[in-house]
Amino acid sequence: MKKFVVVLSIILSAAFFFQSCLDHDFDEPPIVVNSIPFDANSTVLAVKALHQTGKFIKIDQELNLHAVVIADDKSGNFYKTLVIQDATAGIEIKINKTGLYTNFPIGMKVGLKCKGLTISDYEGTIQLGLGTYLDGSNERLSGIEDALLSNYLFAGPTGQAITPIELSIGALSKPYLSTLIKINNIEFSRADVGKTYADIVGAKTWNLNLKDCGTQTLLLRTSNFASFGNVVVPSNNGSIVGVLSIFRTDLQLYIRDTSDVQFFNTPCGGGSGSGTLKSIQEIRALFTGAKTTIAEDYKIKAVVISDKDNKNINAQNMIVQDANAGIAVRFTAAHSYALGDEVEISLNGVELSEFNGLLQLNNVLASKVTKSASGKTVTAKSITLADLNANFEANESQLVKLTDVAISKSSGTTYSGTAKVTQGNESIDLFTSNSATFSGLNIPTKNANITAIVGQFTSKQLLLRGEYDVETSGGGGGGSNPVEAFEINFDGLANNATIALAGWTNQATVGTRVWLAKLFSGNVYAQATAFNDTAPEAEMWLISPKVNGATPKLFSFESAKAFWVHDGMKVMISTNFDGSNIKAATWQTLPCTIAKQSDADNTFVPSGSIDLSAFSGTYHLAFVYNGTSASNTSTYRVDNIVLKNK
Ligand SMILES: [Ca+2]
Ligand SMILES: [Ca+2]
Repeated sequence: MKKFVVVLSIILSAAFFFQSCLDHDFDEPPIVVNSIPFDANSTVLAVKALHQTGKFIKIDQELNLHAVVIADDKSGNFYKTLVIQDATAGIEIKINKTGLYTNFPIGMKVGLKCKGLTISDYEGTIQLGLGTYLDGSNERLSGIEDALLSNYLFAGPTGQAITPIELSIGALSKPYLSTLIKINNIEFSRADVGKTYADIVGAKTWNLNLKDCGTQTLLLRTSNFASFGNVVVPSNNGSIVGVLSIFRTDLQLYIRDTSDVQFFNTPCGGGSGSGTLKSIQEIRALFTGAKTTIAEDYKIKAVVISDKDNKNINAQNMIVQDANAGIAVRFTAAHSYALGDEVEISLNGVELSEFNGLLQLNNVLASKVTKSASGKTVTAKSITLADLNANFEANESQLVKLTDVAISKSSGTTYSGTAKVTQGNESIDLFTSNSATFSGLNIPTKNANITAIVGQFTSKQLLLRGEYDVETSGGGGGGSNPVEAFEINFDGLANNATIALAGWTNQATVGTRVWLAKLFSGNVYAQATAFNDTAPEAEMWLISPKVNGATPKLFSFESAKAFWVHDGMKVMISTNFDGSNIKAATWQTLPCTIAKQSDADNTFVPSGSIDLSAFSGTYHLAFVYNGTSASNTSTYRVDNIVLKNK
């Protein structure tokens, strides 16, 4: 390694302008500026392109990089690892040496000669090392030995810090792995406030959850060897800088030290303590027909009567009700408020306007809302349809109950779309979004009692929150009727949530694992795996609602696999499943295409159109995963499940 020593002329000129610093500067040793003794002829991105998942590729081309160190081992959160980044990408370098930061600190430009190095990955994170070693029977990437390091890694000038790329959690994706990213308006999940960065007591690396003010979350992983591992995480909101990493399918952020966490602002939903409490009725009365902005420091306190989980409402909208009135709230982004949450909303600066006749608090920032309780119930007001139609505006955005109504549709038999609710001579539309979890269920064939939110989309309408809002007596209700169609894309479900769709069964028959919703690059899908399972064996079933086969059906879905070690998923059908006892039913495997070893990891493969016309009675369809924690740990994903009439 060539080095030369330069007393920077900058010091002289700086000293000229800053006399008071002069003595100090000349007391310091001369600054050592390293120069990299070769030019770059390649990029990190080009080197990463040589990687093949699970393989150990020896680089035989003369590929020379210039890149900047974005993470070193100074705080101990990175161990025997440097992460470097150039204008194209970032990559980890494994080095069998500690104290790397003394020679290759963050912000140093380094040269890397890649010829002879080995490129592989650790559970999804691409790494450079030198050769391999055996860990039991598993081949692993070796770090570059200290004695050989000077053949490959060359120190350059310091002070070359990389500006992190600013991204939202939802925008994080694989091209940003091992690069420095910055996320604004983020905080620790409220459940993690008060915890330390690492698990000092258990002496192990652990994950905390970061969240934005909407529904997006990101794991922050910290080693118990990090010098800041025992620091309690801040409760405020702000920006975080870190290196993006991945473990299998979970994106994770690693900070270099706590200066990467700048959380000094009021947390999401905080800070609405002041203001004059007003009733929703008083706020509604402020609307005089034209869009207005509330200039006063008012607030309302109300209970959420909409059910985001069943998705018969846009993810940015919620409906709240207090003692005498209700109102729609339109957020600037998807919100996290569940049915029964009690919220306080600060109204200063909030727009009050109508959207297709529906009065709403519009463009509400998440920071305007504070949750004060959960699990509150609002009793639906019993009303006749004649009274509702006659006093529609006064009842808008409230929960009402109508008894002994008929529900009918001019075409189709499921809730999806617009049905008509009739009571005597009166009628009103019943609207159900095709993304609602119950949209594929059949409307009841006999009169029902219904609870609904009074809505408006130019014309008057009612909105169900879920199938639970429809009561029929003596059978024949919406829930027990076999379905004609469904279309499930899982989008909108929270990352890592247990899949719970109306009419669907998600159950373990061996072990305890069930199908989980997983979010990656903005897409949500169902995932099953036995990897890291605490039980030795896993069998989990995701079973559709009962299907009416009288009209012949076509079935399709997409599947993907990752970390393949075994074929772990089957798609099955049963004509005698009773809705609860999986093992008592007879199941047969449906022939279809499922992601297999030769398919690319994490790439969804279409099943093909599966003709179910041979089944003319009722039946259930099931996605069945089998695995063991010791060896059969493949991960399977399912998305875009479609059942339709042939
Ligand atoms: Ca209205
Ligand atoms: Ca999806």
